[in-house]
Amino acid sequence: MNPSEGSGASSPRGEGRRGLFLVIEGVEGAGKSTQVERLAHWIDALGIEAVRAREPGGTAVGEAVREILLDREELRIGAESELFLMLAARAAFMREFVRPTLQRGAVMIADRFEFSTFAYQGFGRGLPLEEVRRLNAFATGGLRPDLVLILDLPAAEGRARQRTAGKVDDRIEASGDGFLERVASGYRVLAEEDDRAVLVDALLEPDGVESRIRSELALRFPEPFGTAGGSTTSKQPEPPPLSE
Ligand code: Z5A
Repeated sequence: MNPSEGSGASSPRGEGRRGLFLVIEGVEGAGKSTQVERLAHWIDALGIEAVRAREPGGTAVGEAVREILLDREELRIGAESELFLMLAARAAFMREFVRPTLQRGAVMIADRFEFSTFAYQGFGRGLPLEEVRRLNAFATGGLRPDLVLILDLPAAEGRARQRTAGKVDDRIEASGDGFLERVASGYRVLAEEDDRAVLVDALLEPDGVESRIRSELALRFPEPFGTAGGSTTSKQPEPPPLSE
């Protein structure tokens, strides 16, 4: 079965969807950017177009919003404003990246998406989760990912990795350890209640995380990934096209 058929058909603004929508999530420093790059290279090597983009960002609106959200401490942005800024970026992300990519049958790989909003603005900031979901659904038109791979890592470990890499805290990262722990445990709750989400042990070495991600894709989407193998070192056979 085409993995996108079910979710695309249920949304007026997801109609005509043929590709596959994958999201990598997790706390800061969990290894999302690392795995997005690896996954995109693997899928490219299989002869399938893979488009990658980060959230917030990717689009001109998204990058402008990102600068306000992460760097403009002096604006004293409240939780509700933070939510609406994230969703403004998301609406542009859907329009410019996700829908066109899925409509031409390619794979969209997002570095963060709606689970970040549920985890950070819902669990982290304490905004009512149902309201956050409702507003998010307006921004996305109800179009949901086919699979959310949550890189599961204690918040403190992610921060330690970032410090080792020399990264300075942005406005959201500076919200305190309690906030970041609520985000990390929020991701686990979200994974439990959504069968499109899976936790991946991010304490593994990057190769181990990558293998786990490939195995999950092979299991969930035998076409085109089932024949491609889960190892990060084996030579991959050519897969069939994603969809017609
Ligand atoms: N945010 C929000 O609040 N609401 C929303 O709806 C959305 C976002 C969409 C975006 O920041 C901020 O916006 C984020 C959430 C909020 N704020 N916080 N926190 P971002 O895009 O810059 O996100 P980030 O999480 O801070 O990204 P990052 O710092 O680039 O981390 P990462 O992509 O997960 O990790 P990485 O860059 O791949 O790796 C980090 C380091 O660890 C690096 O040195 C790697 O070499 C190393 N690494 C990677 N994998 C491993 C493994 N497996 N073992 C050991 N070391 C590793």
